Amino acid sequence: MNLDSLIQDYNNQGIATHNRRLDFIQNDVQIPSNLIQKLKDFQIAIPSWALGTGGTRFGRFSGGGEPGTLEEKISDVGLLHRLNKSSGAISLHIPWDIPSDANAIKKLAADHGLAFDAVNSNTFQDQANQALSYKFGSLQHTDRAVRKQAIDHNIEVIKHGVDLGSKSITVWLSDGSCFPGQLNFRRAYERTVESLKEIYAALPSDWKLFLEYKAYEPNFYSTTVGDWGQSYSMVNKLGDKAYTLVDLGHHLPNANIEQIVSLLLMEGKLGGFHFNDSKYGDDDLTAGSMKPYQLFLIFNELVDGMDAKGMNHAKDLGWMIDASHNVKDPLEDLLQSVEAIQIAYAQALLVDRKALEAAREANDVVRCQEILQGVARTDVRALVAQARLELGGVLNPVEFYRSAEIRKQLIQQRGSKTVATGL
Ligand SMILES: [Mn+2]
Repeated sequence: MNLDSLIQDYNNQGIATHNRRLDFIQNDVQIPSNLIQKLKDFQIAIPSWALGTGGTRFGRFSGGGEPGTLEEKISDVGLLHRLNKSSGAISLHIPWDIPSDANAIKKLAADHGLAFDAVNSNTFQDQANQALSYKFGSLQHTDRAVRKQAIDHNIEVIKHGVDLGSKSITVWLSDGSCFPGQLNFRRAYERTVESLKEIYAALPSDWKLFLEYKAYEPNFYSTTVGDWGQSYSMVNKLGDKAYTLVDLGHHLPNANIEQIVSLLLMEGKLGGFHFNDSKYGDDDLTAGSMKPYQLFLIFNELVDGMDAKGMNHAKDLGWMIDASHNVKDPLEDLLQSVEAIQIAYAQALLVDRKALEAAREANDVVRCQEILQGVARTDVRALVAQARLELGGVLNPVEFYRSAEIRKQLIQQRGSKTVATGL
């Protein structure tokens, strides 16, 4: 039986239960009339490096049926999108995923209903054929020739993106230092800005540059773009097309990410998101698996801040997953991440903002908490499933993926010993 009819059968079996759950929440909660449509419009890009089992610095335990080529990676994202109808974009990492024939790749992606989201450059590793080393940094490097090589790489990544119809580049730098005294902070900062300006100058007029920050790792004493303040000050020096990108795992412990998001949005400099979750550091765990309340609070600020500026939730920021780890089937993990993001978004859309604002003005702290926690404790899964159903997706993607034994089929097609390119 083909996938479409399997999905139809599966949905038919579950529809009565689904309708009962949907009725319950619709009777129980005041739901804005456009909420389902907003959920339907909201697409989350899948990173090409998350389709294989992620490695740690201690080892990597690959699963079977991992995609061995860019074509197979696109096919995997196409499958995710077929199931949840909310993964309609792929974010490529260069040089791990250089398309040999851009037009053919573009067509393949379009056949799966996929667009290309931000392309990602890589100057945190040395490649086999590379002339100069990034051991001591790339855009910050003391040697102009190394900086030039890193700048040229970023410009090449933009060109690949243009060929694919992408509209943004994400720059994440591991540049920094491991020991006190190693680096002149001011010079490293200035060199990085100078290098970024050259990359920015190569940006097409309808493109955005996202500058991602990270507190530490692989450098353990200083990171040159280490927090949102450093990214923000740099993108301000570049121009209107440069924005800060927030990766949830790139903060020091207990950082108030929702406040960072709120202020970056207010300043018009929040460009995009990398979703993941963590307990200790940059753990790259499934979105919403550790701190679902934090994810909701972040979305609460996103919805509030975007509405304040009249922004389009679906289109005006880059929404991407950046997670990759060791023990799950990567496709199941990505389905879980997308679902968690949609749940947090749906809950944020349910917040009674007038009531919240009134409680804030009255300094009614208890009422503020009741409003937010009341929403966070509401089970909105039926609303997310309804949006998926209306788009032709699957009521419960993870359950369906298992019942249809999709991984088994991928192993039959690709073999049990496959390793996807990536971390
Ligand atoms: Mn990231």
